[in-house]
Amino acid sequence: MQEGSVVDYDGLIPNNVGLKDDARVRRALETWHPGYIDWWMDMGPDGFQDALVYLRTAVGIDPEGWAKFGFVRMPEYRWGILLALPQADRTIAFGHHKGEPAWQEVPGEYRAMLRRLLVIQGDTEPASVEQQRHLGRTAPSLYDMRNLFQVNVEEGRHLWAMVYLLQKYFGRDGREEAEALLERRSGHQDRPRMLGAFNEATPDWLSFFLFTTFTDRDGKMQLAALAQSGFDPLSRTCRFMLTEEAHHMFVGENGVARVVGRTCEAMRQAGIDDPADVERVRALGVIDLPLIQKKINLHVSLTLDLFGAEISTNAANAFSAGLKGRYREDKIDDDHRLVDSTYPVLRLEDGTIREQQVPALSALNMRLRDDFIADASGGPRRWNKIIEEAGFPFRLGLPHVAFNRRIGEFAGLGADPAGRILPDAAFIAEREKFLPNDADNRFLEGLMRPEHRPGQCAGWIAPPKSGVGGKPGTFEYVRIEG
Ligand code: BYC
Ligand code: FE
Ligand code: FE
Repeated sequence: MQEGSVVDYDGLIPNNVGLKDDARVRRALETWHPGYIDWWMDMGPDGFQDALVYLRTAVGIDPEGWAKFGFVRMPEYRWGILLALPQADRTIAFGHHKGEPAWQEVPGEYRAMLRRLLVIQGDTEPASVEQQRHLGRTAPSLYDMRNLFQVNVEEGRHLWAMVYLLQKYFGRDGREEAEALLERRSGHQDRPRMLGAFNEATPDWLSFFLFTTFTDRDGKMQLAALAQSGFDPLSRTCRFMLTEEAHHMFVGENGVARVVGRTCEAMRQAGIDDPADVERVRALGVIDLPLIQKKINLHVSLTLDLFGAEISTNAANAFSAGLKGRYREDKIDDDHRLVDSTYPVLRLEDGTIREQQVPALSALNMRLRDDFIADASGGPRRWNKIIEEAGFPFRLGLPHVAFNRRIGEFAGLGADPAGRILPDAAFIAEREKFLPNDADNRFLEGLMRPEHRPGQCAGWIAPPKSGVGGKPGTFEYVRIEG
């Protein structure tokens, strides 16, 4: 068996990076550990820290599994440092250093740029746990509660992943950044998390499912770009993180599918033909399709902001330096330097949205965003099949990239979800049709009654078709009393 393919669970910190022979980094991580646990107790799942949760723990790094399921109290979860196995003779796949051996140490000239990328990536992970910390209390089933907590502990592990890189490769300032990652708080007035979407609330379970469908998918795209990195330890870390990310997106997409399915079923039973008959649908205790669309509009637009500005010198520099590649860089057939090529970008010109060719290097955020949209459109496609089979003339879709943006080319523009630019007054008047309004949010809040009995499921969502970890959907996935 190849070295590193089995995780060492003997010490305080499970790992496959030989921590037992690396006293300096082990001490740094062990010093950081109590602060992490304090953070988890303060900001992790509220009200369920003593519950026994049926969780998956990685015991090997093989993508085929190597996972162990068992009941764990979350504060006792074994958060570990897990890197994908090295690829022999790996070379840098893009940028100025294309073809050179991948770096095993941080190149001095790129230290600051790399540290910034690690810190931004690391900051999002605990932020999402903070955003989701109240959701256990309103879980629609124990199956869903368990999935939430699984996502949460893995996001906690993703923080460990970045903290390991900071502490191993960045010395003193890495340690300081690792501390700061425990100090910022999602939505905090003075110490907010770094990126916009991670300071928004995740108030209800539809938000959770859309967040994991779309915002975790930004995680997938960014991690995929960082997995191409010429800095090999980052590449290996991200490759392992991506195997966990797939599950987060499954939880989201499947969750939304169950919501859509339940709504369609209830409408048919009640003989409602018009999905826009919102009042009658809501009276059934299910979420109307137009509201699901509004929530999609919200979560997708917040997530699009995470790709940064369409035209970005930061992105160009990170690429040329060999630190952050494109999505599936190693599968793209071009020169991987992009010095002379162009890329089409949507821009605002004289009040209209037009495509413009710009230097490809400066358009890398845009390109990753395009890849994201292609990837994310699978969600609505799948949900629409359910609606179509139920016979309703309604389709869900992703909003136009110009809608509801705060970052980049379309920031502050009054465009509707179809991408039409409206006069200010018209946009303000129509806004309630595009995004959840107060009444919508109150309705959702009222629906979010917990269903914590084993095998039961709240009325606004279909029960899961199958369970997880070899257990049926009706299994008691969380023993709340511990
Ligand atoms: N909010 O040149 P630009 C995940 C700033 S999600 C606030 O376009 P760049 C997860 C920007 O920092 C994946 N500020 O920026 C999901 C810059 O500021 P400075 C997270 C923003 O660097 C769910 C300025 O605007 N990982 O893992 O090209 C659950 C100029 O912008 C925002 C990463 O993002 C914003 N939305 O692009 C759990 C990967 N956008 O430096 C986890 C690492 C931009 O001028 N990060 N700004 O002061 C990056 O690659 C890049 O930093 C970004 C931004 C893509 C985020
Ligand atoms: Fe993550
Ligand atoms: Fe995730």
